[in-house]
Amino acid sequence: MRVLLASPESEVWTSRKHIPLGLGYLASVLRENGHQVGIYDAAIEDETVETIIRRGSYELIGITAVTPLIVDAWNMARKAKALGLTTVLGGPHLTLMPEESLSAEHPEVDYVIQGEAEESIIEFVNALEGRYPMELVHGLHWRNGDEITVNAPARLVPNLDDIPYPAHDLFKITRYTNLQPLTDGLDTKARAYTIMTSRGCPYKCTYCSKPITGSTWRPRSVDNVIGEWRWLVQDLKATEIGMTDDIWNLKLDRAKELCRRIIAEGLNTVPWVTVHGMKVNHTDAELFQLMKQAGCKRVGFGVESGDPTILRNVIKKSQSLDQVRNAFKWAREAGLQTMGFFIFGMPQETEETMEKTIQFALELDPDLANFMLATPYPGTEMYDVINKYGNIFANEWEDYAIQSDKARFTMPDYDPELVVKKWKEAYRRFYLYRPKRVWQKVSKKSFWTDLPSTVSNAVRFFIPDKNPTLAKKSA
Ligand code: B12
Ligand code: SF4
Repeated sequence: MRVLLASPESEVWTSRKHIPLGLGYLASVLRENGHQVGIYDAAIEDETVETIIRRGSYELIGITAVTPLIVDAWNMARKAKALGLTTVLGGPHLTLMPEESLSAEHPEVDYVIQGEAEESIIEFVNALEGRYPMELVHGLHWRNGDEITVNAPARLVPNLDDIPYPAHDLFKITRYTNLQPLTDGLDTKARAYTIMTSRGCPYKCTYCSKPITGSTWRPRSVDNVIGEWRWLVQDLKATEIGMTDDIWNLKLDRAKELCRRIIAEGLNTVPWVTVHGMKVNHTDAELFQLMKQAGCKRVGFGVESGDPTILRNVIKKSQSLDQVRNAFKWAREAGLQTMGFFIFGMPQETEETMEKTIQFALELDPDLANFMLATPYPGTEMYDVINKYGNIFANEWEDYAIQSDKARFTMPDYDPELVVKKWKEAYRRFYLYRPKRVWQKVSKKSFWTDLPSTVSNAVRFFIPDKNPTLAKKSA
């Protein structure tokens, strides 16, 4: 079958572009099973999806969607349907809310597949070709007259080494740049690939949505990861690699072993960064030294809050401020650049707790600080708490983009306008009010090459906002 796997364009935030790795995995298994596959990522294409569909004579389109992109996914399905394709949607949002996309309002969606889909996509395509019963396709939700039929769930693949490497060769890789957010991309012309060395995370941070990979941790073997790394470096000529696990360093020994193998195999010539998944309480000084020797340039840490009570009781991050301090110290001593992610406006936050977060960011002084407004994704503990005690007033899925500069909910003793004020203040105090920091930035070449996105970020954060700071209220 001729299958187009597609990712809709994010109008909410486009400052960095990553390969949609999930589609790469699905393309790989489909190809292995004899199907012809194309990948269309609207974020980097200069032709419309209709043009690509016509040129490729595709029969099926599979569209991926995270929550803020579901509306774009429906729009894309509508275009494909109008050209006669069968449409199937999958990915994080569809795993959380499969039935929404099969409601009467969405005749453009024929099928939804929930969960990890390397196995079920093959069953599904075989079923479409009449070689497998539709009722037995795992994770499938589909229309049966007015009813929605829900098949048995898909399993999480127990041994990730059994899955082939993603079809990295199908991506238009020179169009993907800027693995890290904001203005400090390592090289905007890079051939930037991502790699996932494990799936899942056993922690239970209350804001974290893990619909696909869940709470189990499934590591790939070091051999298997090194094989993919070698392919990326030697054959596909990667010039930058981003690690995107949920938590790659859960087992410290394995993380060190991975670094040692990258060094031993001479793969440390290509710089890499941890985009996600570096948890501070699973590190030590030796790990960072090994990462540096293995070619790592920059590490990102989820710091989240500078208030110990919010961190422990509200976010349930299972890490202490001292563990954060140590990780930053060890990373710096090893010669790595650092990046910190901070959240503003968790339930129970006050001016005082958010002030502590700003103070902590200033104390840690990472090379890059990324401040985000708390976002209540369905399926998270945070979402349930707010629904029970407060009110989520953002009812457009687009407002769930974490960079959206609008507060999305309220709670008793909680002031959403204050949250937005402190969040913007954090950017100003971190980036603008410190002469040393401003000089460091403007003296770097990347400041000037990244000027367009720098200016648009500056407008968002540093120029007083005349627009309302709250997401649209429910109709
Ligand atoms: C790496 C990553 C990123 C990267 C790269 C994104 C990209 N282009 O792929 C960056 C940093 C850019 C990013 C950005 C965002 N991300 Co992100 N990201 C991740 C992370 C850590 C890994 C994603 C990944 O590669 N998974 C590996 C592959 C194998 O899994 P997968 O993509 O889910 O695909 C599998 C299934 O979902 C399914 N599937 C997927 N698509 C389809 C399509 C069809 C047709 C079918 C049948 C099946 C199917 O099959 C695949 C194979 O098993 C996840 C956490 C996680 N573990 O899921 C968060 C995660 C997906 N991101 C999330 C969010 C919210 C975002 C943003 C919206 C944040 C924002 N800006 O507001 C943006 C959206 C950008 C975009 N266009 O997608 C949330 C989604 C929550 C939700 N409810 O939707 C997650 C779950 C993080 C979290 N814990 O909260 N992200
Ligand atoms: S440690 Fe990271 S991936 Fe794990 S639950 Fe917390 S935020 Fe999610």
